[in-house]
Amino acid sequence: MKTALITGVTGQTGSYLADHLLSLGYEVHGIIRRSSTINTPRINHLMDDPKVFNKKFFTHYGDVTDANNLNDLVSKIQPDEIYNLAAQSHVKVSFEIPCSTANVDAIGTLNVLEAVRNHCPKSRVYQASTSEMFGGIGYNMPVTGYTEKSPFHPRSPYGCAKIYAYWITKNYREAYNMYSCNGLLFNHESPRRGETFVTRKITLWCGRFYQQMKENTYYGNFKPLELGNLHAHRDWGHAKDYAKAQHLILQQDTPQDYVIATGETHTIREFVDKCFEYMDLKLEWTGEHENEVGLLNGKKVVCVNPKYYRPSEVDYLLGDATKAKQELKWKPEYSFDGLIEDMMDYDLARYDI
Ligand code: NAP
Ligand code: F7E
Repeated sequence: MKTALITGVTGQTGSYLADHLLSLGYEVHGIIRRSSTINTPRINHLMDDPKVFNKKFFTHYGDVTDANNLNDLVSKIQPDEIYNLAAQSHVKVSFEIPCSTANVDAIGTLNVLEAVRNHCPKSRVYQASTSEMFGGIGYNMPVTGYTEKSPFHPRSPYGCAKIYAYWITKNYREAYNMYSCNGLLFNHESPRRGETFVTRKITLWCGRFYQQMKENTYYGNFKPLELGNLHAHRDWGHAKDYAKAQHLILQQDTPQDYVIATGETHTIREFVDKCFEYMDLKLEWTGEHENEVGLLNGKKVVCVNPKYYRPSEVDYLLGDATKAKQELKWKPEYSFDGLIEDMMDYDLARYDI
């Protein structure tokens, strides 16, 4: 039986990864942060099940910025595999707190690698790298999408911190012969997605809106959905599929880096349209830039609020996961429509009374 340690286990993807590894028979240890409010809703189903909790799933207080804590945990647990998913992962927020983002996302990764080098150098390490490192600007964009060979041009403090983490992971592989790999994952979403990321913000709003429609309340009074840049493109997949890829990356004969993406890209506005279509509603769009609005029977239900714009934006993301498909035999189960269905079903049911 293999043992895995997950940093960021309370997050969206860490929680799916814990589910997946437990289903494969792993003993799973997760690091959770002390917090004044409960931060374990995504793993409560594992903690509440005495069978799983007692036998296979263990949580430990910790923080990736605390090197002593990591050394202590890694030396005691002696994991076969470590998945470093802990991060301040919100791109817009990284402009407000660039130093703590760098401490967690960059130095936190170094702390994980050092703990492994010191206490279990044969363990395999997965680093949660990101499409944000590519930057999505026209000049370096391959038509068929970014690959493992594409150059980086980060557009946020988050992207910059993740580039340090990417290179230090690669450097420990080259310098110390460690099995440390990067998964360069494009956006992945789910019903467990944080509520301030754009997809979840939209599906949650739709859940509340749909309830009001069903109650025949006059929806013209409903607070419109306020968004930022409606025309950015994202390559969105399902977090469940991406957690499986993270596991596969650590099962190869030689450590390597892999792009994980769907190969399809859509705008934020298309995502909104699809969610409305899921409710059997059709939006009409009018206006431009800050004045662009989505109308339903002439009433404004979606609008732009520039406060959600970023100081520098990643305009266009499209990934090419050919290497992962060929070498890992990774194949996503969810289509774009399937992802929307899963998120909408969850959030429509959430407000159903
Ligand atoms: P998420 O939902 O924001 O989860 C982040 C996790 O990191 C949470 O468990 C959080 O704990 C934990 N964390 C934050 N700071 C920490 C610290 N100092 N020490 C220990 N844990 C800390 O993010 P996600 O969507 O699951 O993404 C997982 C990883 O993949 C992140 O590294 C992210 O940057 C990266 N990534 C995500 C995507 C994507 O589209 N989702 C794409 C590429 C890469 P709390 O619950 O206590 O806040
Ligand atoms: O924004 C635009 C926004 O915050 C997506 C993280 O998991 O994926 C994620 O980063 C797009 C951007 O995700 C709103 O300007 C419009 O163009 O959902 P997001 P992200 O920035 O792509 C990458 C791969 C990661 O690694 C990150 O950890 O949507 N947008 N209106 C908006 N975004 C937000 N959040 N809120 C809006 O109202």
